[in-house]
Amino acid sequence: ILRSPQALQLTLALIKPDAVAHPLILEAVHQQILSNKFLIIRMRELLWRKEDCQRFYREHEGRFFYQRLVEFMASGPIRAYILAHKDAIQLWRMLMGPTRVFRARYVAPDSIRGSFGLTDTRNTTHGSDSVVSASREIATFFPDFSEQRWYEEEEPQLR
Ligand code: RTP
Ligand code: MG
Repeated sequence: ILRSPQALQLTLALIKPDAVAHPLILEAVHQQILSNKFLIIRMRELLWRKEDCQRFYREHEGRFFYQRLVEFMASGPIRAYILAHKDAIQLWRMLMGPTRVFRARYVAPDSIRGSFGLTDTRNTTHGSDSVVSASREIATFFPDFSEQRWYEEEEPQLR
């Protein structure tokens, strides 16, 4: 029962270029992951091509911020994590805080975006918003990772 999607949910977390560029902010966000007792299942740093960003954010195609979002996400290295936690998707989104930075500053000043977000585009982090998008986004960044195999056999890296 311990190793099931009900007991241990997976999410994809991204640290965006604005935060990866600043070692202390990168470290602070990483520390949030650790202190909230997520299991870090996978972690990698990469530079995204613009086409990858366009595909990833295709649901926002046509919105006024789409172009600058895509360009920003390809502007420098990002860090991707597969995180596991009993309530991984909701917990990570709660730790991130609201998308809009000024809202984050006021309603959740201690959240990641409330603390480090610069603008609505340069807002430090991304987190999957549902089980379905988590699966899709995990497969995007970690094509060799099999959720099913992980639940069935892979030894979790407990800290
Ligand atoms: P995310 O997908 O990044 O976790 O954030 P979210 O669900 O809270 O926000 P969503 O509505 O899915 O938007 C995706 C990303 O688009 C950028 N954005 N910029 N007004 C703007 O300039 C604006 N609005 C949204 C943000 O970077 C957001 O993370
Ligand atoms: Mg979203």
